[in-house]
Amino acid sequence: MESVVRTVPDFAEAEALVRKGIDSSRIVVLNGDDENAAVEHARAGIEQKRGPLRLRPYSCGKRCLIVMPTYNELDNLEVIVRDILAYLDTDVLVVDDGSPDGTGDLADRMAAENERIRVIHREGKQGLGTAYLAGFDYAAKHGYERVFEMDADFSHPPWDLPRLAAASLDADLVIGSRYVRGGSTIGWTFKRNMLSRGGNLYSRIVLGSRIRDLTAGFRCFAVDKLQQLDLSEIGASGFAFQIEMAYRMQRKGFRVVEVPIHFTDREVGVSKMHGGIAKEALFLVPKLRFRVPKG
Ligand SMILES: Nc1nc2c(ncn2[C@@H]2O[C@H](COP(=O)(O)OP(=O)(O)OP(=O)(O)O)[C@@H](O)[C@H]2O)c(=O)[nH]1
Ligand SMILES: [Mg+2]
Repeated sequence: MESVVRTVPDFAEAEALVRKGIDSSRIVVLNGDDENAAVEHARAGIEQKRGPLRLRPYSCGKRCLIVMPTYNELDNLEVIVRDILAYLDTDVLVVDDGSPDGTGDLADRMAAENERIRVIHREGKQGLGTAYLAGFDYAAKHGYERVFEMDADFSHPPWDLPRLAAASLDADLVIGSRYVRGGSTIGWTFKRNMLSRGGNLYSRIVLGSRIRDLTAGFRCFAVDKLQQLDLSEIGASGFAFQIEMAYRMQRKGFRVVEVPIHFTDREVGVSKMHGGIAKEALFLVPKLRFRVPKG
């Protein structure tokens, strides 16, 4: 396996490389660590296909919570949470909707062993949007300063979490973006690609937004800013939820930044994508344009 790595002193330099097309899974951000030890450790991580592991999790100085909605992610949950905690100094909140495969029980066992892991159980599949809202509410009530959205299926590289966290020191919403320079999607069918790109183009035009990846589900919000939105008005569940959240942040005048990521299609588990999710977005987007006030 290719394990040539580039070493940079800080996240600003890492972002410059990623924008030039260097894969973030081959960049070692020292952030004060010893170079030889950091590179050796990163290489070992790459060889295990776990990305450039850090000597210690990156701390951005803010209290962080990753909200991870799960529905039938039994084969992914343990590994993804292990990697999250290896990359970022954060807590993890699993929001499980009574997964028939027992993901919720596994989450409970993990939480019993590690105090950084928390679980919310909800009855029946209620959709991604309300799962995130439950997570945002938890973050606000428990004094977190940054709250992340992330899928459990390894589509969102855990080694990019420190990049999002670092960027969030200078932004109110950081989007892990597939559609800015240096970003991409890997493994999608032509149809899925067109649906995503088409949905984004449509939303950008209708909303007059500069954001390139409005539907991305890999994000970091500043909790104090999130609390200034009226989340009780949000009804969308699928991609439309992501579009609505990004648009509401932007309309409030908050700073939205996109950092490029490589999004990889799930390898393990079952997709929950269906046509209804796209239809929801189609009808909701024009409504948002009129419904969401500026400021
Ligand atoms: N709690 C909860 N989690 C969900 C629900 N639907 C999906 N998820 C989780 O949300 C994340 C994203 O869902 P995915 O099925 O990966 O959706 P997707 O990325 O659009 O589609 P694929 O990756 O192609 O399967 C995963 O962690 C899922 O387990 C739900 O109704 N409730
Ligand atoms: Mg997925």
